[in-house]
Amino acid sequence: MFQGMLEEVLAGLRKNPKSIPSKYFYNHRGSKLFEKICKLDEYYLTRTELAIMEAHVSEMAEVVGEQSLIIELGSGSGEKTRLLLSHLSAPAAYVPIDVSQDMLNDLADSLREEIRTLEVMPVIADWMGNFELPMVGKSAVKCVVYFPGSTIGNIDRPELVNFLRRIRDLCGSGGGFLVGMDLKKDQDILEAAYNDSKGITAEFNLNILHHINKALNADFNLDNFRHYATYNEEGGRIEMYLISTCVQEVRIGKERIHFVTDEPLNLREIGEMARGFFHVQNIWTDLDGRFSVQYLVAV
Ligand code: AVJ
Repeated sequence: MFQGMLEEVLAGLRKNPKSIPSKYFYNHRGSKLFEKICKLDEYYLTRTELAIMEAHVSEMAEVVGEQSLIIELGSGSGEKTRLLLSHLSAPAAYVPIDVSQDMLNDLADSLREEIRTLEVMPVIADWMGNFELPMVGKSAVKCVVYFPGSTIGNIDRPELVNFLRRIRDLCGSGGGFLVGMDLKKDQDILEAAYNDSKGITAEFNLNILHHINKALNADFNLDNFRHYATYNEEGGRIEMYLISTCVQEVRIGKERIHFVTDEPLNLREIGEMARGFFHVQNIWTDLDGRFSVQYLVAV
């Protein structure tokens, strides 16, 4: 599915503590489960971000400016994107970047139909890696990278600095970065969002093992891992783990990975954003201060 998936998964599993890159959540079933998560009562992130967008989209469109080239990292189901794009003044083009061709095609088809004047140029790529921008028909005044969903919180700190440098270089001086970010808040609210009562998040997280089993011919036994999410107060982030419930050995390709009881597998980290390549120009939040959408200008 991805180039180098085996190497990347093994590299993470050889580490101590073990980890798996979060992009491997999103196989077909993973994407469907994530859509279900977005509709959960406990998962305040999606609806809160959408409400912030709805309340402030005109102002956002203004700071994004006329004839901007919009690049989106990940394509999602596109509700927030639709809202933004439909308020922009003469966007040069919209370039969604995603690993899933199916998701990109669906989004591109429906957007072209809804906003007839919009040039949609999807790019199939992992946005954490290198990708080439397509040639765009109309000339752009500036480039704005849109990154909703608080996915930025999943990028580990050492990688985050490189990521921000790449985004700054991509949009160029004066370009923009419109990003959704979760905010620090009450521990119970955060933990509930990742420990929902219907168990969808647990299913979603365990699905990553299922995906690895299928894609890499591995033999993870899903019954031998349990989902655990906890708020790291000091780091200000949610951490998610799959915890090995027994001593076990898992085979991936030719390699065997050993797990002890209660050994966690770190799946994700929410971090505050490192600053230095951008200055923060606008911050929009909901009234409860749960979530934010921020516009950063590349320096
Ligand atoms: C898509 C990365 C923003 O971390 O909130 C939700 C993924 N995983 N519940 C998040 C997720 C489990 C989600 N992001």
